Amino acid sequence: MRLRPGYLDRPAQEALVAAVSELIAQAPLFTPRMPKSGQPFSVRMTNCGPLGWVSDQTGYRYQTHHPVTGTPWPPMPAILLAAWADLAGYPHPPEACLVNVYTPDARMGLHQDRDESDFAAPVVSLSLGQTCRFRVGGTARRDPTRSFRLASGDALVLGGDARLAFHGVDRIICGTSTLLPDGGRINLTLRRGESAGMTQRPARQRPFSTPDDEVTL
Ligand SMILES: O=C(O)CCC(=O)C(=O)O
Ligand SMILES: [Mn+2]
Repeated sequence: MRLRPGYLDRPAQEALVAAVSELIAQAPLFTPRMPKSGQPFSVRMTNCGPLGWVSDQTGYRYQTHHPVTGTPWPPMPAILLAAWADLAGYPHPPEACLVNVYTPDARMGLHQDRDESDFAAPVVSLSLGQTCRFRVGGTARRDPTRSFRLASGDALVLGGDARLAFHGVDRIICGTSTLLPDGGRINLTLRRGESAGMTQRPARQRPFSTPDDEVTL
C-alpha cells in the first residue's frame, strides 16, 4: 500500500472537483443498497468510464449503464487517466472510476474490493474535501487494523500484498478543508473491472507531486 500525501495540488483538486460536478450532471448520484437486506449505504455514488460499480439487493457488480437513468457512464476525465498512468504501475488503463460522495455523517464499513477480475491491477484512490479517518487491516476480516488520515489531494494505492486488504472509512473530520463548498468528502477509486484490452491513451499533463513524497505503509 502506498500513500502519496498531497499528490494533487490545489489547482488540480479544483479541476477534479469541476470534472466531478460535470460527471454528476450527466450521471446523477444514486444511493447504493446492501445485497439481500437492501439497507441503503450512507454514501452516494456515481461512476465514469466504460464500467461502473453498483450495489443493490441482487448484489455487487460492474455494469456499463447507470442503474437509474439507464445511460452509459460518462467518459473518464483525462486527469484521472493521467493519475492512473502515473501511479498504478499497470499496463492497461482503468475501466471504472467509482465516485463516493460523503456527507459529514457518512462512513464506509470495513470491506475488500474484490469484484474485479484481475487483482494484479491495483485500486488507486484520490481524496477531495474533508479529511477522513481511513482504516486498513489485513486480508482476513479478523486481522488487526490501523488507521490514518486521508486528506484532500492524497493518493492511496491499494496494490500488491495490500490489494485485498480490508479497509473502510471510520468518519469524516469536519473543518479540515475548504475545497468543497458544501463540506463533505469525495473519494474516487480507479479500478480495472471485468474485461481487458482497452486502447485509450492517458493524457500527458501531470500537475502532480513527485514520488519523493511517497510513503510505503
Ligand atoms: O472513501 C474511501 O476512501 C474508500 C472508498 C472505498 O473503499 C470504495 O469505494 O471501495
Ligand atoms: Mn473499497
